[in-house]
Amino acid sequence: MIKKINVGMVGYGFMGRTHSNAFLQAGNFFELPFQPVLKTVCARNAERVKAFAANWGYENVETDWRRMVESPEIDLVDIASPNDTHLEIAVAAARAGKMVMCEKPLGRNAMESELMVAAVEEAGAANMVWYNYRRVPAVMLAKQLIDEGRLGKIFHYRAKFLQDWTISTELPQGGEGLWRLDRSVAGSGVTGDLLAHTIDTAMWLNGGIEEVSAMTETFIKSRKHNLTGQVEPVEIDDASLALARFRNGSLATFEATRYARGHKALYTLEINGENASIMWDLHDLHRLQYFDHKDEGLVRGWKSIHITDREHPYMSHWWVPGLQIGYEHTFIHQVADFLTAAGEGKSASPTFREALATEDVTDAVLESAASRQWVKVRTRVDI
Ligand code: SOE
Repeated sequence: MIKKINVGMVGYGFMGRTHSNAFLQAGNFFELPFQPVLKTVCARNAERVKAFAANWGYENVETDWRRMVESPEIDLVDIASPNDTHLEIAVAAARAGKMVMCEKPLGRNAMESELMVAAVEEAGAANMVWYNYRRVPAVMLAKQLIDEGRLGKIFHYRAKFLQDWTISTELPQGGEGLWRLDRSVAGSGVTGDLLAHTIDTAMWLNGGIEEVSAMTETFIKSRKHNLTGQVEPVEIDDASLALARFRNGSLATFEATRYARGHKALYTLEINGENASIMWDLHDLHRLQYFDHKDEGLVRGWKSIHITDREHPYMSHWWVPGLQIGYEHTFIHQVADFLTAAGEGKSASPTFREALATEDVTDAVLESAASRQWVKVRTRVDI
């Protein structure tokens, strides 16, 4: 009989929902070594956590994460709470002998992430960070095409993550739902929240980043803080733009903002190689645009590949060719890959160590923006 593993999740926001849904569905679509059981969900607000547990079918609720992490009933701790809680919970979970999954960014900065890497590695705990966009089948196909050498030498990498939800000056900062605007909780603004996604995908597809030159801006300088009721300075970056050089010589531009009116979550990437180019767009996530210069001149042009065939990554687990999948499936794939790796005693990518490499880059971006200088990225992870 398939072994059950008990999941203890901290947090019940947007990510708590995506993760819970993924744990529930993964075993129905993938053959896994473990069946995840939604054992306990933990959050500070007892009423709301009870309602969340009832909705998703968690067996127990808890308001003290330490009790949940120490419980012998829990095998896997999943951290979906605000960024300032990640370090303490992950270290405690690893020391308690649990597997650990953590929402991105891993820590509020590389210094915190380093401690988390040390904790899971010392404990030998299976670990993974939820950089979910790697597991969009079209993005996975891009990886396959690059690894097969179809693009040849890569010259350019271009990525953007655009949103518009903080433009109003009336929007407060801090507290539930708005902690992403409070630097003491989030660590940074769009650099850690959105640019980090583009960096994670970029290094996975095209290798390590050597140096960056960046600028950031805080367009709205003060906002009412939900926890104090006072108007306080805004310390996060509202927009973040970086030029970067990869170790393999290719050049990149990265942009993240919450001030791109009309864009809700437009993550796009484009890669230009010697032989071929690739474009992908989160609003059309089941398509990969592909141009191959080797095609016969008469019919050469951009192809829009509909990623629904059985031979496309992950798609043999879903419906029938022609029928597409969506955002929530990226989290289901992540659970499936994590449990498959855990079954072999391994971690799944991006591991805590790989996510630390992303934070080495986002820290360098913030440092470059502050100093107005090019900054070399610390390279302690072999990507
Ligand atoms: C922020 O609005 C956010 O929810 C990020 O925190 C997620 O990582 C991103 O995928 C969507 O936008």
